[in-house]
Amino acid sequence: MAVMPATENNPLYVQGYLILRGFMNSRLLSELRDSAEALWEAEGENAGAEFRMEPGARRLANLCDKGDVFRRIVVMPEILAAIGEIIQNPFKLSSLNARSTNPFSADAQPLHCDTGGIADEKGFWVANTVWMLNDFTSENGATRVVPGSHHWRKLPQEVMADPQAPHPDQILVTGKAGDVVVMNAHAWHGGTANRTAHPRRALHGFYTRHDKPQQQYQKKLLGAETLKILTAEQRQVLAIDDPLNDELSATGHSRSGFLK
Ligand SMILES: O=C(O)CCC(=O)C(=O)O
Repeated sequence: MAVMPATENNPLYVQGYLILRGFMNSRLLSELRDSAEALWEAEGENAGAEFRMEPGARRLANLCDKGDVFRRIVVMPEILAAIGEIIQNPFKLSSLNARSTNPFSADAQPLHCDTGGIADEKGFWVANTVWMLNDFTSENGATRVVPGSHHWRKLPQEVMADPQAPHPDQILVTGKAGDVVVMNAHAWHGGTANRTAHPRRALHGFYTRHDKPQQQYQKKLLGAETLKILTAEQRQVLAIDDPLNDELSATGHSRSGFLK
Protein backbone atom coordinates (compact mmCIF):
# COMPACT_ATOMS: atom_id res chain seq x y z
CA MET A 1 0.00 0.00 0.00
CA ALA A 2 1.39 3.40 -0.95
CA VAL A 3 1.11 5.88 1.89
CA MET A 4 2.74 9.16 0.96
CA PRO A 5 3.92 12.25 2.79
CA ALA A 6 1.47 15.12 3.30
CA THR A 7 2.21 17.06 0.13
CA GLU A 8 0.34 18.44 -2.84
CA ASN A 9 0.96 15.12 -4.64
CA ASN A 10 -0.74 13.06 -1.99
CA PRO A 11 -4.46 12.45 -2.69
CA LEU A 12 -5.11 11.80 1.01
CA TYR A 13 -3.77 15.26 1.79
CA VAL A 14 -5.39 16.99 -1.20
CA GLN A 15 -8.77 15.21 -1.40
CA GLY A 16 -9.03 14.15 2.24
CA TYR A 17 -9.63 10.46 1.62
CA LEU A 18 -8.04 7.34 0.20
CA ILE A 19 -9.64 3.97 -0.59
CA LEU A 20 -7.61 0.86 0.27
CA ARG A 21 -9.21 -1.44 -2.29
CA GLY A 22 -9.55 -5.07 -1.20
CA PHE A 23 -7.78 -4.38 2.10
CA MET A 24 -9.75 -7.06 4.00
CA ASN A 25 -9.32 -10.64 2.85
CA SER A 26 -12.50 -12.72 2.69
CA ARG A 27 -11.81 -14.36 6.05
CA LEU A 28 -11.38 -11.07 7.88
CA LEU A 29 -14.41 -9.62 6.14
CA SER A 30 -16.65 -12.53 7.16
CA GLU A 31 -15.32 -12.51 10.71
CA LEU A 32 -16.04 -8.79 11.10
CA ARG A 33 -19.46 -9.03 9.48
CA ASP A 34 -20.50 -12.09 11.52
CA SER A 35 -19.20 -10.58 14.76
CA ALA A 36 -21.09 -7.33 14.15
CA GLU A 37 -24.32 -9.16 13.29
CA ALA A 38 -24.01 -11.35 16.41
CA LEU A 39 -23.64 -8.22 18.53
CA TRP A 40 -26.65 -6.53 16.94
CA GLU A 41 -28.64 -9.65 17.69
CA ALA A 42 -27.37 -9.90 21.28
CA GLU A 43 -27.63 -6.21 22.18
CA GLY A 44 -31.06 -5.66 20.61
CA GLU A 45 -32.50 -2.24 21.26
CA ASN A 46 -29.55 -1.24 23.47
CA ALA A 47 -27.09 -1.59 20.60
CA GLY A 48 -24.96 1.53 20.36
CA ALA A 49 -26.12 2.88 23.73
CA GLU A 50 -22.57 3.43 25.06
CA PHE A 51 -22.32 6.30 22.57
CA ARG A 52 -25.31 7.55 20.57
CA MET A 53 -28.39 6.12 18.84
CA GLU A 54 -29.24 7.28 15.33
CA PRO A 55 -32.60 7.26 13.51
CA GLY A 56 -32.61 4.97 10.46
CA ALA A 57 -29.45 3.11 11.45
CA ARG A 58 -28.27 0.35 13.75
CA ARG A 59 -25.14 1.26 15.63
CA LEU A 60 -22.63 -0.55 17.86
CA ALA A 61 -20.13 1.16 20.15
CA ASN A 62 -17.11 0.24 22.26
CA LEU A 63 -16.12 -2.58 19.90
CA CYS A 64 -12.60 -2.98 21.28
CA ASP A 65 -14.26 -4.57 24.29
CA LYS A 66 -16.29 -6.95 22.15
CA GLY A 67 -13.95 -9.27 20.29
CA ASP A 68 -10.38 -10.02 19.39
CA VAL A 69 -10.98 -9.35 15.70
CA PHE A 70 -11.94 -5.75 16.51
CA ARG A 71 -8.84 -5.22 18.64
CA ARG A 72 -6.70 -6.58 15.81
CA ILE A 73 -7.92 -4.24 13.10
CA VAL A 74 -7.32 -1.00 14.98
CA VAL A 75 -3.56 -1.68 15.16
CA MET A 76 -2.98 -2.95 11.62
CA PRO A 77 0.27 -1.36 10.41
CA GLU A 78 -1.12 -0.14 7.08
CA ILE A 79 -4.01 1.55 8.86
CA LEU A 80 -1.76 3.21 11.44
CA ALA A 81 0.59 4.37 8.67
CA ALA A 82 -2.27 5.97 6.75
CA ILE A 83 -3.65 7.65 9.88
CA GLY A 84 -0.15 8.96 10.56
CA GLU A 85 -0.26 10.74 7.21
CA ILE A 86 -3.27 12.72 8.43
CA ILE A 87 -2.45 13.28 12.11
CA GLN A 88 1.23 14.16 12.11
CA ASN A 89 1.70 13.84 15.84
CA PRO A 90 1.25 10.95 18.20
CA PHE A 91 -2.33 9.76 17.90
CA LYS A 92 -4.59 7.22 19.59
CA LEU A 93 -7.80 5.37 18.90
CA SER A 94 -10.78 7.52 19.78
CA SER A 95 -13.48 4.86 19.24
CA LEU A 96 -14.40 1.79 17.23
CA ASN A 97 -18.08 1.68 16.27
CA ALA A 98 -20.31 0.04 13.69
CA ARG A 99 -23.05 1.67 11.67
CA SER A 100 -25.60 -0.04 9.46
CA THR A 101 -28.13 2.02 7.54
CA ASN A 102 -31.55 0.41 7.54
CA PRO A 103 -33.15 -0.88 4.33
CA PHE A 104 -35.42 1.71 2.67
CA SER A 105 -34.44 4.37 5.18
CA ALA A 106 -34.77 7.96 4.00
CA ASP A 107 -32.73 9.14 6.98
CA ALA A 108 -29.43 10.61 5.86
CA GLN A 109 -26.74 12.35 7.84
CA PRO A 110 -25.99 16.06 7.48
CA LEU A 111 -22.56 16.95 6.22
CA HIS A 112 -20.38 17.18 9.30
CA CYS A 113 -16.82 17.06 10.60
CA ASP A 114 -16.28 14.36 13.21
CA THR A 115 -16.49 15.69 16.78
CA GLY A 116 -17.40 19.03 15.20
CA GLY A 117 -13.72 19.92 14.94
CA ILE A 118 -11.65 21.92 12.47
CA ALA A 119 -7.88 21.83 12.11
CA ASP A 120 -6.07 23.94 14.69
CA GLU A 121 -2.66 25.62 14.80
CA LYS A 122 -1.00 22.19 15.16
CA GLY A 123 -2.86 20.79 12.16
CA PHE A 124 -5.34 17.97 11.67
CA TRP A 125 -6.47 16.06 14.74
CA VAL A 126 -9.20 13.62 13.65
CA ALA A 127 -9.08 10.76 11.15
CA ASN A 128 -11.53 7.98 10.42
CA THR A 129 -11.45 4.60 8.74
CA VAL A 130 -14.62 3.24 7.19
CA TRP A 131 -14.50 -0.55 6.82
CA MET A 132 -16.97 -1.59 4.14
CA LEU A 133 -18.72 -4.76 5.27
CA ASN A 134 -20.98 -4.52 2.20
CA ASP A 135 -20.51 -2.97 -1.19
CA PHE A 136 -21.11 0.79 -0.97
CA THR A 137 -23.24 1.80 -3.98
CA SER A 138 -24.94 4.94 -5.21
CA GLU A 139 -28.23 3.44 -3.94
CA ASN A 140 -27.49 1.94 -0.54
CA GLY A 141 -26.23 4.82 1.58
CA ALA A 142 -22.58 5.24 0.60
CA THR A 143 -20.68 8.00 2.40
CA ARG A 144 -20.63 11.39 0.68
CA VAL A 145 -17.51 13.55 1.00
CA VAL A 146 -16.66 17.07 -0.13
CA PRO A 147 -13.07 16.64 -1.35
CA GLY A 148 -10.63 19.23 -0.03
CA SER A 149 -13.02 20.63 2.60
CA HIS A 150 -10.68 19.62 5.45
CA HIS A 151 -8.46 22.52 4.36
CA TRP A 152 -11.21 25.14 4.70
CA ARG A 153 -11.19 25.25 8.51
CA LYS A 154 -14.92 25.80 8.57
CA LEU A 155 -17.81 23.56 9.62
CA PRO A 156 -20.57 22.85 7.10
CA GLN A 157 -23.18 24.35 9.41
CA GLU A 158 -21.27 27.65 9.41
CA VAL A 159 -21.33 27.88 5.63
CA MET A 160 -24.32 25.94 4.31
CA ALA A 161 -27.92 27.03 4.84
CA ASP A 162 -28.79 23.32 5.08
CA PRO A 163 -25.99 20.78 5.73
CA GLN A 164 -28.54 18.05 4.96
CA ALA A 165 -28.73 19.28 1.35
CA PRO A 166 -26.45 18.03 -1.41
CA HIS A 167 -23.23 20.04 -1.77
CA PRO A 168 -22.28 20.95 -5.36
CA ASP A 169 -18.79 19.46 -4.93
CA GLN A 170 -19.69 16.30 -3.01
CA ILE A 171 -18.79 12.86 -4.32
CA LEU A 172 -20.08 9.46 -3.24
CA VAL A 173 -17.44 7.06 -1.98
CA THR A 174 -18.47 3.75 -3.51
CA GLY A 175 -16.57 0.50 -3.27
CA LYS A 176 -16.65 -3.22 -2.64
CA ALA A 177 -17.08 -5.15 0.56
CA GLY A 178 -13.52 -5.48 1.89
CA ASP A 179 -12.42 -1.96 0.96
CA VAL A 180 -11.37 0.47 3.68
CA VAL A 181 -11.70 4.23 3.32
CA VAL A 182 -9.15 6.29 5.25
CA MET A 183 -10.51 9.77 5.72
CA ASN A 184 -9.40 13.06 7.13
CA ALA A 185 -12.38 13.47 9.46
CA HIS A 186 -12.26 17.29 9.18
CA ALA A 187 -13.42 16.74 5.58
CA TRP A 188 -17.14 17.36 5.30
CA HIS A 189 -18.87 14.02 5.01
CA GLY A 190 -21.96 12.02 5.98
CA GLY A 191 -23.87 8.81 5.35
CA THR A 192 -26.61 8.97 2.70
CA ALA A 193 -30.08 7.38 2.50
CA ASN A 194 -30.44 3.68 1.79
CA ARG A 195 -32.87 3.04 -1.05
CA THR A 196 -32.32 -0.71 -1.19
CA ALA A 197 -33.80 -3.72 0.59
CA HIS A 198 -30.53 -4.54 2.39
CA PRO A 199 -28.60 -2.90 5.23
CA ARG A 200 -25.38 -1.03 4.40
CA ARG A 201 -22.90 -2.06 7.10
CA ALA A 202 -19.58 -0.50 8.07
CA LEU A 203 -17.17 -0.18 10.96
CA HIS A 204 -15.69 3.18 11.89
CA GLY A 205 -12.23 3.11 13.44
CA PHE A 206 -11.82 6.68 14.62
CA TYR A 207 -8.48 8.18 15.74
CA THR A 208 -7.52 11.44 17.36
CA ARG A 209 -4.39 13.38 18.25
CA HIS A 210 -2.77 12.62 21.62
CA ASP A 211 -3.77 16.00 23.08
CA LYS A 212 -7.52 15.60 22.48
CA PRO A 213 -10.05 13.51 24.46
CA GLN A 214 -11.08 10.09 23.19
CA GLN A 215 -14.65 9.92 21.93
CA GLN A 216 -14.99 6.76 24.03
CA TYR A 217 -12.60 6.59 26.98
CA GLN A 218 -11.15 3.14 26.37
CA LYS A 219 -9.63 2.65 29.79
CA LYS A 220 -13.02 3.12 31.41
CA LEU A 221 -15.14 1.28 28.86
CA LEU A 222 -13.03 -1.84 28.43
CA GLY A 223 -13.82 -4.62 30.89
CA ALA A 224 -11.18 -5.99 33.28
CA GLU A 225 -10.84 -9.19 31.23
CA THR A 226 -10.21 -7.26 28.04
CA LEU A 227 -7.69 -4.96 29.71
CA LYS A 228 -5.77 -8.04 30.86
CA ILE A 229 -5.35 -9.50 27.38
CA LEU A 230 -4.46 -6.39 25.37
CA THR A 231 -1.10 -6.54 23.61
CA ALA A 232 1.47 -3.85 24.32
CA GLU A 233 0.69 -2.26 20.98
CA GLN A 234 -3.05 -2.28 21.61
CA ARG A 235 -2.48 -0.67 25.03
CA GLN A 236 -0.49 2.05 23.35
CA VAL A 237 -2.96 2.74 20.52
CA LEU A 238 -5.87 2.68 22.97
CA ALA A 239 -3.93 5.02 25.31
CA ILE A 240 -4.47 2.78 28.31
CA ASP A 241 -1.27 3.88 30.09
CA ASP A 242 -1.38 7.53 29.10
CA PRO A 243 -1.87 10.00 31.98
CA LEU A 244 -2.61 12.86 29.55
CA ASN A 245 -5.41 10.80 28.04
CA ASP A 246 -6.77 10.06 31.52
CA GLU A 247 -6.87 13.76 32.23
CA LEU A 248 -8.51 14.63 28.90
CA SER A 249 -10.97 11.76 28.58
CA ALA A 250 -12.04 10.96 32.14
CA THR A 251 -14.58 13.77 32.26
CA GLY A 252 -16.56 11.94 29.58
CA HIS A 253 -17.25 14.86 27.25
CA SER A 254 -17.29 12.68 24.15
CA ARG A 255 -18.70 14.42 21.10
CA SER A 256 -20.28 13.46 17.81
CA GLY A 257 -20.14 15.65 14.70
CA PHE A 258 -23.92 15.93 14.74
CA LEU A 259 -25.67 13.31 16.94
CA LYS A 260 -27.07 14.68 20.19
O1 LIG B 1 -21.29 5.45 7.78
C1 LIG B 1 -21.07 6.42 7.05
O2 LIG B 1 -21.26 6.42 5.83
C2 LIG B 1 -20.57 7.71 7.65
C3 LIG B 1 -20.87 7.80 9.10
C4 LIG B 1 -20.46 9.06 9.76
O3 LIG B 1 -19.92 9.96 9.17
C5 LIG B 1 -20.77 9.21 11.19
O4 LIG B 1 -21.51 8.39 11.76
O5 LIG B 1 -20.28 10.21 11.78
